[in-house]
Amino acid sequence: MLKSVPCYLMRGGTSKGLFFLKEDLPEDSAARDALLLKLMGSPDERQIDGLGGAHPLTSKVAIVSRSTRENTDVDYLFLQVTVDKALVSDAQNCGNILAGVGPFAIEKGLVNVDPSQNHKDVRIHMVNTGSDAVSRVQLSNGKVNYQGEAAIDGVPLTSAPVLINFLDIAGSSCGALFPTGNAVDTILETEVTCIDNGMPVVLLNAQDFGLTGTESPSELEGNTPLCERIESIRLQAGQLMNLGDVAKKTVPKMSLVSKPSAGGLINTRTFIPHRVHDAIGVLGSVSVATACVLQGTVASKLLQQSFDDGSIVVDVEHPTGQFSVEMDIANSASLSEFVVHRAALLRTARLLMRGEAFADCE
Ligand code: NQM
Repeated sequence: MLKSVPCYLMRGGTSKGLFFLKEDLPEDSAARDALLLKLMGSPDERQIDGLGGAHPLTSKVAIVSRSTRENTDVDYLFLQVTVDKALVSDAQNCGNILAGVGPFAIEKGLVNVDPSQNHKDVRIHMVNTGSDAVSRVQLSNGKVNYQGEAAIDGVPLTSAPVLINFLDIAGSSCGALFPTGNAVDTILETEVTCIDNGMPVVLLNAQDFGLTGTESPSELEGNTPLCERIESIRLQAGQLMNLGDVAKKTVPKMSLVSKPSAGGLINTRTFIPHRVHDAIGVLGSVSVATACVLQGTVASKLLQQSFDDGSIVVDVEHPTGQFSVEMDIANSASLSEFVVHRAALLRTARLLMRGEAFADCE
């Protein structure tokens, strides 16, 4: 039977995915996931028979509905569709795809807008992690305005800005900002920092792997002994971070850190976890930026810099540029007292196509 589903294709930040209203997909999660695999064309490394772009960053799904909570407007469930395996996972959140959720919610009439205003703050409940974000979407005559001059590294053209504020993301997947209780742990004779400020990330010093940290994603992906060592550390880190067996999960992400070379605070190469990101994830960069601030982590040992309480901006370098994270911090000298009150960042998003997606279902 040929099934058709109303669907938007959107770029959110440096990722791209299919956006659906929850009510348009099967309620049963197994039936929903089977349908999404068909729509994306997975499992197949080219995703030739579907809408996926043959990379984890372009094989993503947002499912959006009116929020069931009082203080948020919409609920957003993120699903990662594995390119070459029949696997759909809700084990991680995605801050890049999140950038498309506000515009999609307005397009679909899930939130009301005042036509006299030039922006709308959409309050989003992120179902995967149970945390909230506020996304400021630009409007023109009561409709989403996608055009503008905001530039983000990793996307060639400019668009309207989408400003995102996160308020309560510490420990959202692992239960604590530093889930092992330490700023540094040793796994397989390698110093690591395990952190979750919105995304579980393990920070590693690139030098400990004989790397400069400026290698290209394809060079790193082609280095099989390196990939195997990083995966072995990841599997152990997953247990220590309260994530259980992560063999089939896309978290934790593994970020190799090194000294910056382009005016940022730190340089990164991030395994997500089996491909290397062309840039860095949104919440992934919030976690890395946070690790830069607390004294004693793998990142801050490299930087030798201390931070006063208040508002700071951390520029995280990545293979295609930089990612700026603004944070309100306090007590960065003490693991037990350190807090990040707020993290904010700039993304852009663009509606690429809307219509019906088709899948051959039983
Ligand atoms: O960390 C890729 C992306 C992401 C996730 C990944 C993301 C985030 O760039 O919030 O955005 O790390 O799997 O879309």
